[in-house]
Amino acid sequence: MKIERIHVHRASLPVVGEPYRMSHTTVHELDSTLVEVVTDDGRHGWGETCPLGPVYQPHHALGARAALEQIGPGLIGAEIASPRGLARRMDELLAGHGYAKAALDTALLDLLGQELGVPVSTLLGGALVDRVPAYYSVTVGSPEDGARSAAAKVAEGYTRVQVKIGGRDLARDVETVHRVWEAVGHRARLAVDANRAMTVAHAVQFDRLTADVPFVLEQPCNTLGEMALLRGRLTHPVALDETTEDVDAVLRAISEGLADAFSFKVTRLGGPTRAAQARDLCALRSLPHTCDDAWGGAVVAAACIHLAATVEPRLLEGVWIAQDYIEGHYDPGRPVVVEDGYLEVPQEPGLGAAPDRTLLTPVATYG
Ligand code: 0XW
Ligand code: MG
Repeated sequence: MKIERIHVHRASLPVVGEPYRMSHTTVHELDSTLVEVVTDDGRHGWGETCPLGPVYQPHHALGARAALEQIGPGLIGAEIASPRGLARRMDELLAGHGYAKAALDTALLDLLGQELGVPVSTLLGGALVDRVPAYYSVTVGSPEDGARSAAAKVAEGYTRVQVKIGGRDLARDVETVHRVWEAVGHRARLAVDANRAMTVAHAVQFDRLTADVPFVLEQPCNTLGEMALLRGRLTHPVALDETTEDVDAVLRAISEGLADAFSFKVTRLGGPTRAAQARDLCALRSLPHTCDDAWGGAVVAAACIHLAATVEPRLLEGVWIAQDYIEGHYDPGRPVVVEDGYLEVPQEPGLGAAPDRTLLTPVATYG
């Protein structure tokens, strides 16, 4: 089975309801890129990448499509049977840009799964469960709104809540965490995510002022060097998110003991194949992690769910999907939705997510 054509589509994803606020950026609309890989025997495989705007990380939608323009033509005629061979071919065509290659990795896994008659989770080592826990992210807001939102989601069955802080007065962050804890208590595990906004001093102060609340402190500071300065000075365990820019960064963080957990973005690591390597590194040291992505619709969500299904349940912190902030579904017949705090693992061959093309805008075709 060989690649005959690659279509690149885009989907505009306006944020439903309030804008999505984080410490350093607020997003109102996201620009998602989908790739549709067509083979010489008429199969279609889908992948997606959707940076969380141009500021969350050094990734952006135009960059993803430029990378696909650089890579796409060089993949035409390539054999699907070897994901490692295709990854190597992509690296021969373009250095880096894992967040763009991730969409192709996902589409190629979708096709290989269809060819072999197995779900993508099987290609990633095999599912251990048939549903995975979701988690909800409370965006930066008032302590009252944060507490109300967290309590409502726990009542819906979520077992983990991430509270976003940062980019404002320390006292407001401290108050928000205490109000959420009062509202939720031990009914859900808490993560508090500053999205890189804190200085080391700020993080140490914040940790002291919230020592009575159990949570994992996610990516308080910007760089791995700053995170290294925090080791041994905090009462809360620390999770790395944005600084894990690739699997090598994960390996460094683990080998230098810089993280107690991780918040992985599957496309940032280069796609499900590369993210599975990070999964295995974490398993060696019993380090919990999420299987998320920055943003995206059902195709990104399916990739995260397939990977999450292969994680040892004791190490899976949960899966975040953007569906709550997206109007409608790419595939109305097969919506990816959280039910009672969980996401079903697709069982059909491949990814189990094929968008309705009429909902997408064609951008380019290669081959
Ligand atoms: C909560 N998320 C998984 C969704 C947004 O992309 C940000 C991200 C995070 O953990 O920072
Ligand atoms: Mg995070």
